[in-house]
Amino acid sequence: MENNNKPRVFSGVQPTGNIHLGNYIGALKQFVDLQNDTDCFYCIVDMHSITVPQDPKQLKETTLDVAALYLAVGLDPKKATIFVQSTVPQHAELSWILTCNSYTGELSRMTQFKDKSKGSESAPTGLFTYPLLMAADILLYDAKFVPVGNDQKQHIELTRDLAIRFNNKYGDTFVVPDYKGIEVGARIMALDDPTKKMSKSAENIHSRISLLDEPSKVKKSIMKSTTDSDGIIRFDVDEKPGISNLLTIYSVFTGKKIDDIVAEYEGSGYGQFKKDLVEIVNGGLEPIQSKYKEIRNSEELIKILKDGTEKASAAAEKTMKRVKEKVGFISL
Ligand code: ATP
Ligand code: LTN
Repeated sequence: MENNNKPRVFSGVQPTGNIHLGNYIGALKQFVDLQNDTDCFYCIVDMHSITVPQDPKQLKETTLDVAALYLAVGLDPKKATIFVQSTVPQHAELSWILTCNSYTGELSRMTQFKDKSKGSESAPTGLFTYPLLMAADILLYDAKFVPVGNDQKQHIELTRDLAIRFNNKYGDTFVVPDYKGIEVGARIMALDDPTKKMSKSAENIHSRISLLDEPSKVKKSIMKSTTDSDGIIRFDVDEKPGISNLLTIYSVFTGKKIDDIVAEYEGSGYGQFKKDLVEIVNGGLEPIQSKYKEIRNSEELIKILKDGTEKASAAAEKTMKRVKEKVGFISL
C-alpha cells in the first residue's frame, strides 16, 4: 500500500478560479513541503466543482489554470503525481459503493452542505453527496495523510468513519486516513472581514489575494484590509483577528516566527506593517506568476497530466479490485 516505504498523501483543489492565499497557505504550500518525503497524489477535483453550476468552456480553462498553478508553486511531477479527477473513472465508481455504505443523517450534518445549500430543497444532490466523492478520492489511494485547510476537517473525519465502517463490515480494505493540520495558516481569513474565511466565491475581490493578482491589486487589498483601532501589532485571534491574519500571512511568506515579527514591529503603526507586507507578498507571488506564464499553455503541461492519469489509474485500479472482491462483484 505504500511506495518506497513512503507514506501516501492525497489532496485536491477545485478548479473554480481565483486560487487565493488561503488555498496556497492551507493547502498548496503544504503539498510542496510534503513532496520529498511522501508518495503524493495531487488532484484537480473537477467532478467536485460541478456540484454547483459551471460554464463548460470555463471549467476546461480553470482546470488547466489550477494544474499550471500546482507546478508554479513548486510541485515537481517527478516527485508528485498530478492529475485531473474526471480522467480516472474509479473515483465515481468507489463513490457509489461508499454512498451505499453511508447514512443520510451523517451527510446532513456536514457544515459545508448546510452552508452551501442554505436549507433549499432544490440544492443539487451532488452537493449533498460531495463528501462521499471526497472520501472516495482519499481511500482510492490508500492515503494516510490529507493536507487541507481546517474547513475540510469534518469531511476527513467522515472519511475515517466510512473507512472504519467498511473495514468492520467487509474485512480490512482501506487505510484509515489522518487529518494533517498545520500550525500556522490552516484558516486564512477574508481581508475585508477577518471573522470569515478567505474564499474563492466571496463577491468582494479585495476580500482575497489571488495568486495571479497584479502587484497594484495586492497593494490595494492589503492597504484596505480591515484591522482595528488600537494600532498595536499583536497576535490575538479573538480580539484582533485582522492584524493576526496579516501576521500569519507575513510569517508564512518570510518564514519568520510570529513572536519575532511582533517584536520587530514594536512601536510601529499598521501603515508601515501593511506596506512591508505588500512588498513581501508581491515578492513571493512574482516567481509563481512567471512560472505560471511559462507553463500554462505548454505541451509539457498536457504531458504531465497524461502521465499523472496513467499513474493514478494504476493505483486506483488496484484498490477497486480489492473493493469489488469484498463487496461481491464478479470479475470476468
Ligand atoms: P470556496 O471558498 O468557494 O468554498 P475554497 O476557497 O474553499 O472554495 P477549495 O478548492 O474548496 O477552495 O479548497 C482548496 C483547499 O484550500 C482546501 O484544502 C481548503 O481547505 C483550503 N482552503 C480554502 N480556503 C482556505 C482558507 N481560507 N484558509 C486555509 N485554507 C483554505
Ligand atoms: N473538498 C475539498 C476538495 C477536495 C479534496 C479531496 C481535498 C476534493 N477531494 C480529497 C482533499 C482530499 C475542498 O477543498 N473544498
